[in-house]
Order: sequence, then C-alpha cells, then structure tokens
Amino acid sequence: MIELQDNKKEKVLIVGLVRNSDEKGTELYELEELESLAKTAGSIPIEKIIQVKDKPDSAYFIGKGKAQSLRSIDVDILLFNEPLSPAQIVNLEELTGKKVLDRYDIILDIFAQHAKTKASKIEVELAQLSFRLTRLIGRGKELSRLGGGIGTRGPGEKKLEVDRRKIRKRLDYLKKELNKIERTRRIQRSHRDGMFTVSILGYTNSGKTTLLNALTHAGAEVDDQLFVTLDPLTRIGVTKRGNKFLLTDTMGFIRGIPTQLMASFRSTLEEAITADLRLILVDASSERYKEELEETSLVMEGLEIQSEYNIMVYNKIDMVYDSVILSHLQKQNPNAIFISAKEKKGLDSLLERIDDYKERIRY
Ligand SMILES: Nc1nc2c(ncn2[C@@H]2O[C@H](COP(=O)(O)OP(=O)(O)OP(=O)(O)O)[C@@H](O)[C@H]2O)c(=O)[nH]1
Ligand SMILES: [Mg+2]
Repeated sequence: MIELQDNKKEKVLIVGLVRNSDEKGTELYELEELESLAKTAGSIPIEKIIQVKDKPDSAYFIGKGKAQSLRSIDVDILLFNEPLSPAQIVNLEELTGKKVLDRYDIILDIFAQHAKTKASKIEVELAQLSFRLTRLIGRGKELSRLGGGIGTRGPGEKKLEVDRRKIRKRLDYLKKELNKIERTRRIQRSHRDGMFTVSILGYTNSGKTTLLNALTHAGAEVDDQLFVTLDPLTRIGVTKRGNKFLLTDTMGFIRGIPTQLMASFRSTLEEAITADLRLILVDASSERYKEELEETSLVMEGLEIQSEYNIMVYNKIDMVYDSVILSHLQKQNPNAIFISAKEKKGLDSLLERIDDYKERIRY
C-alpha cells in the first residue's frame, strides 16, 4: 500500500472519453475496472466522469474547456482510461495543476509494487524504461514528470534524472540479466523432462492462484485485487488415476496491458506457453466474462499460443445465481469444465480431463 510522506493517500478522478453517447455503458464498465486498478495501486478514486467528443482533442484530449473545469475538483490525480500523448500529458498537467496518469501508468505502477523476485523486478524495470523511452521520443528533453505514478516508487523510479542514452544503456544491461535468468529457467525446465506440464492462464482475478492451491495445496497468496501474482509458481499435482503433473500459475491479463509489459514478461509467460496443456480460466460470475475472455484470447494470439491443447474452465460458478446463464454457457461450450476453485467443486472432472489429455499426448 502506498503512503505519501504525510501519510495521506492520493485522491483520483477517473476520466473516460467516448465518441458518442451510445458507448457510455461500456465505458462505465471500463472505468469501474480502472477504479479497482487505482485502488489496487493504493489511491482513493473519488469520482468518474465520461466526456462525449467525436474526436479526442490533440492538445487536451477531452478538450480545453472540459480540462479547465477539472482544476477546481479536489483531487491529486487525473487518471485517463486511454493512453495519452506526451504533449497531452504536459498540457493537461499545466492547465489543471494536477498529476496526469493513464491506464498504462497505473498498470505499470501495480506491477512495480507487486514485483518481488529479481526476475520480475527486472521485467518491470525493463517495461517502465522502454515505456518511458517511447514517451521521450515524442517529447525530447528532460524526464522530469515521466516517472509519475501513484506515490513514487518501483524498481525504475530512482533512474528518473538519467537521459535517454543512460536509459538505453540500462536497458541493455537489464536485457542481459534477463537472458541469464531465462537460461537458468530453461535449465530448470529441462530437468522436468518427462513430467506432464499444465499451466493456468486467464484474466486477472479469475481465480488462477485459488485453482493452483486447490489442486496442489500450494498455499500461494490469493487476494481480491488485480495482479497479485506476477512470478510463476509451479507445484506438483496428482490426478485421481495417480498421474503426476506440474501445475504452473502465472500473471493474469487485462484490457489495455502495455505492449512493453507483455514483451518484458515473455520469459515469465514462457512457462505457461510451453506447457503440454493449458487451462484457460474464465470468471463465470463476472458481468464482463465475454470481454475478459476476448482479451485473454487476444493476448494468447499475440503470444502465438495454439489452441489445440487448451481446456476452457469456467470458474466461480458458486457465484452464478442464474441457472439459465450456466446452462447457456454449457450449451455454448460443450467441452468446457465448470468449477468453483474456492469451494472445490467440479475439480474431479477437471482432473479427469487432465488425465485424458496426458494419456492422449503421451501414449
Ligand atoms: N466465489 C468464488 N470466489 C473465488 C473463486 N475462485 C477465486 N475466487 C476469489 O477471487 C479472487 C481472486 O482470486 P485469485 O486466485 O487471487 O485470482 P488470480 O487469477 O490468481 O488473480 P491475479 O493473480 O491477481 O491475476 C479472490 O478473492 C478469491 O477468493 C471461486 O470459485 N468462487
Ligand atoms: Mg494470482
């Protein structure tokens, strides 16, 4: 949790923009998600506003008049749902006198807070610096505001004053370090030769770690927050037929994840990508499960994950109170498995399916 020097959390106004008012409903969902990201980052979201504008303003994004009206609102941060250009950020900060952040900043910020191991710290710093570099290219000169986050922290934050050349040098160093870690990970994986590997992929907060714990007694951290897990965790599970398998849980996905972040977390995700079988976890109780699944599919496409060895798993069915929704989902996805990782329901069918795949792949 971030606390400023005076022990006060920063207050945030969340700002969305839609091209026409029909899109307001969808935008509101996205702003609610952004709100939970802001909370996870340790700030206090105060209010959400949606501006309707057929084309974003190139200088002030939401328009100069609207931006000016935000000056008097008692918040420290304006958090925008869409990525802003370096010029828009500078203009908005000057006009409103507040710190301006966007969805990318906040996701990077949370990752910075949650990175615990050497590997994920390097991956986050790599993402932060390459993100800053792309912003700098559009802007030149100093990095002064570009370290902005909620509070000021993260593996990359102390490098704020260095110039582009130094950033590039640091990036080279980090890439080398990451290569070393990747080599070690590859060696570790090769020692697992012969073990059947299964990974869990899905949107953040879909219950991946809860499922890992339920199937392997891993005792890993579970929380109703976004991006609790960043480092992959692998544990041994045993099916009812006595087949052993390695189960890996890893970072989740979210809409609008910065590409630099995906790129630098590739080695972390490799574990999941190269597994013999992947469980694609969906929170069936989420009102936005379709969009969350879509986003997961997009990320998987980007990572070039083949779908042949994927099993769709709908989780949190204990929270789906409308049986019509469940039977609709079942009809639409006859091969999917329905579980409650928390209440340990449906796990036997899942384990059985793992057995089937294992026997199909290996024999
Ligand atoms: N009701 C219900 N809640 C669940 C179920 N599975 C997980 N949860 C809850 O959902 C929240 C997120 O669970 P996690 O296991 O941390 O989710 P995750 O996918 O690992 O999340 P990140 O690591 O943050 O991406 C927690 O509050 C869990 O207790 C379930 O089957 N039913
Ligand atoms: Mg997790």
